[in-house]
Amino acid sequence: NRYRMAILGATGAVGRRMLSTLERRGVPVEDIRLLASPRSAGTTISFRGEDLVVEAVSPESFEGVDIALFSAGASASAEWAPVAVERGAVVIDNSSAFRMHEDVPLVVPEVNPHALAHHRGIIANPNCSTIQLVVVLHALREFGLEHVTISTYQAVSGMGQRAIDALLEEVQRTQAGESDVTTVFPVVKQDRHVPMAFNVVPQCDIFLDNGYTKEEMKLVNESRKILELPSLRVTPTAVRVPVLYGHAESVSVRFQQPVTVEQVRERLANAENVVLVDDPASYSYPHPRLAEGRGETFVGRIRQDLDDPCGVLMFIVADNLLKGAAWNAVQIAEKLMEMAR
Ligand code: A2P
Ligand code: 11C
Repeated sequence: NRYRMAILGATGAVGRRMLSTLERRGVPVEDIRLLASPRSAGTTISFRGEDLVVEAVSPESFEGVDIALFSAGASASAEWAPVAVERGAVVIDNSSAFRMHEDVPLVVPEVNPHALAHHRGIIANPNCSTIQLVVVLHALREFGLEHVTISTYQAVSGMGQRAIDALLEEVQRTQAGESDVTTVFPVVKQDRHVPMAFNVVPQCDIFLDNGYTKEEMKLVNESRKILELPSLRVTPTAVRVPVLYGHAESVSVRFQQPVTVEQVRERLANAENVVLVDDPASYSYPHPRLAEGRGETFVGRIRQDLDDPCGVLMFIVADNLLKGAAWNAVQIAEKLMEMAR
């Protein structure tokens, strides 16, 4: 069985990786439509050795499509997902538009593939920093997850291609001696405020009324939904760092029972699509450059809490555009194909 597919947002940082991941994983694609806004219609992108032309999205774009991967932002998803579903496509949506809807499964295939059994045409791909966190937490759930304290170190590519270009420009201008290099960080759609180059910025996405950012609340709410632990305590701080690709997370987990470092290592070493990189004596630990271009989640620096036998600390890294977005979305598509066989 071969599938007719579409990618909305095909010219973006995630959209391009959706296409290359389909190719890399050898997904049985019969044909694929590359969709974006009228701005980039006519652009060509290569797939399996062939140059495909990007089209401006229209209702007809979804005619005959079996599976559509969306990564064009929440407002484009809100507009086009119902149109695609009406025409018979299943939408795997990388935006936040539908994630918390009760009848929309929010899926990480290593964690809750069973959630795919019931959907109404839309399946949501979680936020990047949430995906890599729950992949690791899921592997440790038998110890009883009680409280997760997390600080993130997030790459600028989480904000799209424009942010990657902006950071590179800020770096160049800083090196050229300019004093005001600030572009548009840390929220691409807002006014410029602080520089990102050679800086660390404790803001990802906009602030909410409770003083947390939207990214921080996604870590809380999406983790609870995916892990099916509605009262899991999650204490988040999300930080942007001048890294291009790969989100890192310093995570402290408190379990419902005493747990040793050896037990945690053993579970993580055997967890699906998790790579344990934890030999500090030989400088072996996860970092964004190690994870770049890879689909797995990397974990290391595993330590016992100094005062709490139920507490374990760790460092988790994944490529935010791959496991955090495109790779996870393609894994969901593969699961759907598997279920249809
Ligand atoms: P375009 O190239 O035409 O602007 P990124 O996350 O890297 O910024 O990429 C966003 C992607 O979403 C791009 O492919 C962009 O297309 C696409 N996009 C953004 N807004 C819309 C829209 N309203 N309709 C269709 N595609 C959109
Ligand atoms: C970031 N996590 O790194 C964001 C990007 O909800 O899909 C992804 C936003 C989302 O800025």
